[in-house]
Amino acid sequence: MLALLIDPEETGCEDIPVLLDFANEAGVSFVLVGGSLVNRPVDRHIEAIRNCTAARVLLFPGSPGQLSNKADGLLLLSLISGRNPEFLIGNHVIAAQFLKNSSLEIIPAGYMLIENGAISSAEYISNTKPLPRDKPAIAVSTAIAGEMLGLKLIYLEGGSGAGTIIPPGLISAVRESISIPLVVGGGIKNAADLRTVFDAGADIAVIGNAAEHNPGIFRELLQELPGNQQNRM
Ligand code: 1GP
Repeated sequence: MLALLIDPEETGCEDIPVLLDFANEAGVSFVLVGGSLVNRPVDRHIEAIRNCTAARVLLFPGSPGQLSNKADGLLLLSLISGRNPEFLIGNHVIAAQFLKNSSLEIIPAGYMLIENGAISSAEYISNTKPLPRDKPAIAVSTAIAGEMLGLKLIYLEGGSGAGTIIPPGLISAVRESISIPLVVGGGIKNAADLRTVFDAGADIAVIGNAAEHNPGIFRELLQELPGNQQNRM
């Protein structure tokens, strides 16, 4: 399945209709909304997205200030690649009562930053180290621990705008070690990247920057991957 990430700091509400037109055509299943530097509720963006798509809208919050009860659900991210307690439990406590009183579907997710050769926004803002990209065994152990803790999916994050995708060997090693869904994002720019990520075992691939800069990428992906992504839905 495909997910589109919309960062409200990067994409204005006025840009959403065109972006969603292309995403709908490609059969995008989820729209994730959030970003590292967003410090306000994202209601207006969610309303604009809802007007343009039937895809499920999930919050992907960089901080509790971004929460909105207008979405369908929320990835309750535990940054299990890091050792910063704020991103493991602190922000969750701050958000807990709002979430309990909302109608959002809460999806506990193990969020794992993978080193990509540059410092990602998520790495810098969370003040955590990413996992080494050439040591899949550490990623595997981290993902297994996340599943044992009861998390419902694992999100391998190469960093928004990463120069290269996460190594396929690391993706497949993690895929083989867990039974919960695997989400992969960061640096997917074309059909070859997408094919690599799916072939390695991702259940959901997330595209953000490439779509922001060129919404037509979804049409290109469909043309270059006939039937591929649709067959997986
Ligand atoms: C970032 O994984 C997402 O959180 C998407 O990354 O913006 O590089 O597509 P890109």
